[in-house]
Amino acid sequence: MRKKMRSVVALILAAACFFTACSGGLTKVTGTVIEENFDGSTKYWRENGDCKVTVSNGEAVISDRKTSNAGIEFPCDAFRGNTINVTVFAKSANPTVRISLRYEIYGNISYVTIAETSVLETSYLPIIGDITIPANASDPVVYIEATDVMDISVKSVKIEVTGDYNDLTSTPVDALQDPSGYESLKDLYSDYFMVGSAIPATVIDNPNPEFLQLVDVEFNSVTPENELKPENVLDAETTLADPATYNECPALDFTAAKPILDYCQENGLKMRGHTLIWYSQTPSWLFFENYDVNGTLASRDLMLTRMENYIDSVMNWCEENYPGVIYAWDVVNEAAGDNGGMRDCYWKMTVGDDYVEKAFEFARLHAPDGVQLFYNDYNSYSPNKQQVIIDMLTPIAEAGNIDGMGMQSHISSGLQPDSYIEAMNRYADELGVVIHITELDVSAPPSANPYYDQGVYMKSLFEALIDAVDNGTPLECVTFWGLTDDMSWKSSELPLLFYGNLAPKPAFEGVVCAIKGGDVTKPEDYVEVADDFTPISEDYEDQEFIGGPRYSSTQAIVGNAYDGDYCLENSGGSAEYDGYSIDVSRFIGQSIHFSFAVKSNADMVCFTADIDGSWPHLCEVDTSGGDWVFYEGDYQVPSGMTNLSVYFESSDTSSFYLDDLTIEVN
Ligand code: 9MR
Repeated sequence: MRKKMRSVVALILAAACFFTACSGGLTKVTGTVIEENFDGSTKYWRENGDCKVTVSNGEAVISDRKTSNAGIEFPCDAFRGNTINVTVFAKSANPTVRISLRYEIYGNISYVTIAETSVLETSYLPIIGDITIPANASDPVVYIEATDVMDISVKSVKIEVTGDYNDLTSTPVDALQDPSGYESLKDLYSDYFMVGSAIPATVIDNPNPEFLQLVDVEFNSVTPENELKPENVLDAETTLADPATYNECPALDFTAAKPILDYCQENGLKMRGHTLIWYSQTPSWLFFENYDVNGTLASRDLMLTRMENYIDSVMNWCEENYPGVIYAWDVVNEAAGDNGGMRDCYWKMTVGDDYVEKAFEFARLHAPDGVQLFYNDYNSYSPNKQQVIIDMLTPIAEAGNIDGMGMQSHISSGLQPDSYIEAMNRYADELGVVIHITELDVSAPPSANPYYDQGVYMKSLFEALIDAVDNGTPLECVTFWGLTDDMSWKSSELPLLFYGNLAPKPAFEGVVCAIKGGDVTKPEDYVEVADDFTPISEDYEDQEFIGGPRYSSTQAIVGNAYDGDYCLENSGGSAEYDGYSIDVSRFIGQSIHFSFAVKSNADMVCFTADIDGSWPHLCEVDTSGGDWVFYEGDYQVPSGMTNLSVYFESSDTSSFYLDDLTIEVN
């Protein structure tokens, strides 16, 4: 009854918000597009947070921004349950301007990034992105924010429904489910690893008890999704008001983190502290002399002092106030670059390349007894990035200053469980550390049965994790990055175990089946997908071609063929791997035979599979002679994924030519 009352209240509130939006000076949204040109003919926006907005000459200037999210927002109630495309033209001295979506769902507030761009201070650049607004969201708004507090100018904003419009303006939301009878993952996996979840602050004070009941049933480890990040812990107001006093030790404020720490302490839950030193979500004033962003960058010595004080104070404030709650800290997050080497950031600019080493040295020196120290990163299973991480962490491990590797694991079902486990073992063997999967979410595949296929993949993934632990992999915790799809930072990819109303998804069943046995239930509306092994056969004589560019290359039909009149030319790539890509999803799990003729000025042309996080060469063809080379071979296409492309790439950015391509099952 109480629940029913609440949803009625929620509906009335949502309706009231919508009415206020329409009557509070805002132009009513009709149709499927919002177009704001700041010329006075419409006003679809309102202020968001502490800032000043001045509109003139078709431009809105947002100044006096006190927080990084302060700016303008556009109510999008009419678009819930729809995918929207958002285009904003902005300029700013902030390094990055972002368009984000905020909405409330079952009492939780969600914030999701739609797109972000490195903008310019002097001329306008577009920021463009798509997002799906959950059907059960109330009061969704698109807002413009930045990574820092400098002014933002905006000219022209367009928010448009893509595809057929789904009008849910008078459809009620689905009822919340009671999770008390669900299978308990923490109990099922108690002999293997802890099972955790990242939870945002809004879950703690959610008026619906079901959310915390779900946490209680399923998890024995909790990560605050945002509340212990430097941005939320550093007290900007106090520090900036008196920079001399706080010069070596910025003031801290744990208001955001206290509710979740209280909850864990009261309920005997262990917490992963996330995160101390990070290039992102750390205000730039921290890195300047007198904390003045218009001044000079602080010296290495000063930044080392600030770093040590920050690490010491945060870890020890938590331990003193919540003894024993935090059992592991992500000391450094995401220091490895995506293209080799270390990521450029303020920490590296001020302290130097050894900032990660120093952070771990300070952390070890000040960590409360028994607290484990982790390095945490994404794509950490990808061979190139793994090498960068291992090189970076080796001296730290040798000094005894690190205990664990956090593999974030924002993955898709293309990631082969075997290569994932191999990467885990490599960290464990080469660095002598334990492993935590710290941020697991698995995007649902774009298949005919996304939820079911995701469930089948989850089962295979967790079976592989169980096998790995049985074989000695020191995997000690698996944390999911969020509770429900609707609350996920990438909600449109449906990556978690529970639907927005807490009903378990096939993904949850997959995790349960992996340890209990049994198969994921095929849904009643399962779409049968017929096996289609139609061979690929391209001689290009019809002057057409299947497939297309991988990144920035271009394909064209040209003469001087290997056979007949025409062949395909790949040119214009700015990297070797900018090649010619073909979808071969229909051959997943099959043994295939392929053949083709190839010619290039590059020394080598590779035929490569595009698997998430690994790129195995099906073959490498020596093209250094400059003439056509005919090649044929076989390949066992791995199973367990739903989409797969293969591509041709050359060993430098020279053009290459392809003819008489065939791919067929053996
Ligand atoms: O899920 C988090 C999201 O709510 C925040 O807006 C975002 C920026 O702080 O961070 C997200 O969490 C990130 C995590 O801290 C580090 N790894 C990547 C995660 C997803 O972006």
